[in-house]
Amino acid sequence: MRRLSRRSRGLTLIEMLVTAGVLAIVLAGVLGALAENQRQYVAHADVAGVQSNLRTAAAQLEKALTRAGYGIDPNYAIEPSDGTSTFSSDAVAIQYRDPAFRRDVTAATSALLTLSAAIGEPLEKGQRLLVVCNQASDFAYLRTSAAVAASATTIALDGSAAAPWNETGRITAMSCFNAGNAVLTRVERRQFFVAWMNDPGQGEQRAVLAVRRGVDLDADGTVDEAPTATDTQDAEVVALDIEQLQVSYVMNRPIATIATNFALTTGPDDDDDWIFGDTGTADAPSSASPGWTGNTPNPTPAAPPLLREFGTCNAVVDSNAAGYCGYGARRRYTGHPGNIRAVRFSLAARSAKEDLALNAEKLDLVENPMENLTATNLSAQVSSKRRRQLYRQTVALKNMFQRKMFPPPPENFAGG
Ligand SMILES: [Ca+2]
Ligand SMILES: [Ca+2]
Ligand SMILES: [Ca+2]
Ligand SMILES: [Ca+2]
Repeated sequence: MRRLSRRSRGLTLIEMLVTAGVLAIVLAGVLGALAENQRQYVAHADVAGVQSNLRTAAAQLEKALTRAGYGIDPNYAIEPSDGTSTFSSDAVAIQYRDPAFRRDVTAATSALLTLSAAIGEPLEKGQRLLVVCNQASDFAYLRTSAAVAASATTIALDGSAAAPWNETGRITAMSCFNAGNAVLTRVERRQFFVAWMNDPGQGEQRAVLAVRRGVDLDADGTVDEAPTATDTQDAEVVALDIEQLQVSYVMNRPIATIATNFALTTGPDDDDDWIFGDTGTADAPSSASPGWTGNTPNPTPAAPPLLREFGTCNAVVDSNAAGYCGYGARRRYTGHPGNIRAVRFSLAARSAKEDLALNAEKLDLVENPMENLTATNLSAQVSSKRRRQLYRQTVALKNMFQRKMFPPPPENFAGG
């Protein structure tokens, strides 16, 4: 009788257990590698999303800042607003003339502009306008009092708009607006800010960079409504998952001799570096800081003469006097928004979803401070484990050097 060979008897229990154990170890290794792969994929996708949102937000801010003040009085180019609490973002409103919009005005009263043809594109209620007449010998800042259809040939004006957009009286006072050669232009406003919106798919609110154009976008009759957690109202979302915007303002700084002449040895800001909003609270642009009271210039310019310039100085020869406005005037070295020469902005973006595998990842705001924000890390604002990145950029405002109004070029203008 032949003995069964050891091999043909099958596996012993011990052998099976060892085999199963080895298999389990191999499988665990493979699954672990797969999970790590998946984690890295998610991380890369998160980072790509964060960077994409940062790029979108920064591009919109840079575009508006590059145009800031174009074709309007530099006093109205920038309206700063500093956040006040630990985590609150800043806001900045940027205004400029639309270089591509020009319509001919055939008649004008304090209540109504009449155009030579249909306007061709609709305007919302509250839209800012600028009418320039007779080679820019005069001009008036205005706002629409109602929505304007693309087919309309008239525009109703809002005589009770906040200054300076209420110059309807100027239209009847100055005959040039009715001489048949006045031109209508459109002034764009972009107020950037961070809004927190409810997101039904998530446990937390979603932070977005939003913009308000100063118009009645949702056509409910009320102009420039701020968004709520559930309704964007008159705001538009510019970029998702931007949780912080901080802005500082680089002011026109005197050279040493001018500083001595005008006794400007200290800056208009708290830490005397001529940059508003970079440190502290007293350094921030606010009504507490002279010159940062919205559109009210400091020092206040005299009433405009018949032929207006940006600032009036014709009769004043003393460069130290408040009324003088030449290039060497003392008033060009104050905290007034007309003296902003560059705007620096910082954006913080976070990944769209939580990643529970993350250790509590922090943006170290002690190492990389965001202007005068007092928070030390943004993840302390919410409990979520998200990836975060910062972006910082400085944009010089070239249009702040305009000293005179200029008419928009005629439509058949041949350049080159
Ligand atoms: Ca700030
Ligand atoms: Ca509205
Ligand atoms: Ca509304
Ligand atoms: Ca400063």
